Amino acid sequence: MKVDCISLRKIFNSRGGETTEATIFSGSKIGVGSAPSGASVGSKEAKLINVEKGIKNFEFIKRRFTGEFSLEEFDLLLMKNLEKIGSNLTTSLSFAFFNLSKEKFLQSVSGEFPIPLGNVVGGGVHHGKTDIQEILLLPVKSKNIFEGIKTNFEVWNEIREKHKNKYLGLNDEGALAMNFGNEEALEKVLEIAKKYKTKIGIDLAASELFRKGNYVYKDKKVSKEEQIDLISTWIKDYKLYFIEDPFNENDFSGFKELTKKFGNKCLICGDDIFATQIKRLNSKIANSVIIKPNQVGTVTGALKCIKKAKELKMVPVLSHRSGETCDSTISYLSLLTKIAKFGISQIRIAKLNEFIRLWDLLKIMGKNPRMVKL
Ligand code: 2PG
Ligand code: MG
Repeated sequence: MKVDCISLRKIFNSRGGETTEATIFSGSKIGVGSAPSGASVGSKEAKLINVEKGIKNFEFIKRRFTGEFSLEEFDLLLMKNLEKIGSNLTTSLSFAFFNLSKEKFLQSVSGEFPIPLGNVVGGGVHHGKTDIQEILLLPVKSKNIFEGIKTNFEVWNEIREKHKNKYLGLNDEGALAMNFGNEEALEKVLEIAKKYKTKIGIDLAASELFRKGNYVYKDKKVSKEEQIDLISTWIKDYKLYFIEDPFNENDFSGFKELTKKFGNKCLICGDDIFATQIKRLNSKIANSVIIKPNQVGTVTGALKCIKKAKELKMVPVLSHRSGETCDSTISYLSLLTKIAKFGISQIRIAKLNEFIRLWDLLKIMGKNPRMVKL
């Protein structure tokens, strides 16, 4: 793909924070991309720098980015300049470049759609009462992507209706902030999810709870060993099928023990611990991995990580960030994964509706769209 010209600007994300958007012009084609941002950010993620500084620094090297490139070559050049321009800009530019030929990408996919992992009740650093950052829904029985998204909304609506007096508002990812403690929230979600034949899960984002060797909850402080027991109890009592970041980002042995114990029936998923870095993937630590393009800085980095995860027989989960834009590049990328974690309401709709569009498009292309079997 030939890059004729690039233009950059500052735009806003869903939290009102500033982020970057890139436009790449290639003949008559235009590719646009913008970067999301996390609240629970792992220390192993690609380097972020001040947005304005990144844009300024790019001006000096801009000329190197014109000419003929493959996506891999373009992304490699971006990563060589990561220190100067930051992962916010590398992600925006990489998304924009990918979007120049996203139709071509569609020709390469199998037509399997990932299950939409919806965030129904939230807390932690995404705001809400629970220490658990996200209580998640996995509508594994859905026959198509529309039905999957609809099921998530049905559960989300029913919880809000049934527990009106406990409803506090929507949080950063459009999940319900409810006046529930952790166990109470899990119990209420399970009760309604069962009705819709939906599996449930959590993202504990435990690095955010970790202080001086202990996990600090609103109502208790637990040691690492007690944390393993607590998560094991939650898995059994609330039939959790998906457990993301149950331990802090450096607790390899905690992850390992839990995967040994429950890996044959649940997905133990690593987010901060792997940070979408191919070198960090390890199937003994977890049997599932979160893929966030901005954690690694480029689409190529994310694609490589998905490929490696599949080789290791780990379940890849393409994920948004809690601070999002309307960019829907990850709707495309997630067609290579088994689960798509895109939140639920408000701005998240941009990516979810793109999924519905892609279902139709793939049907027209003769790809026989169908849901992944987990
Ligand atoms: C996570 C993400 C997305 P954040 O922890 O998995 O839900 O949150 O973007 O804040 O890291
Ligand atoms: Mg996470």
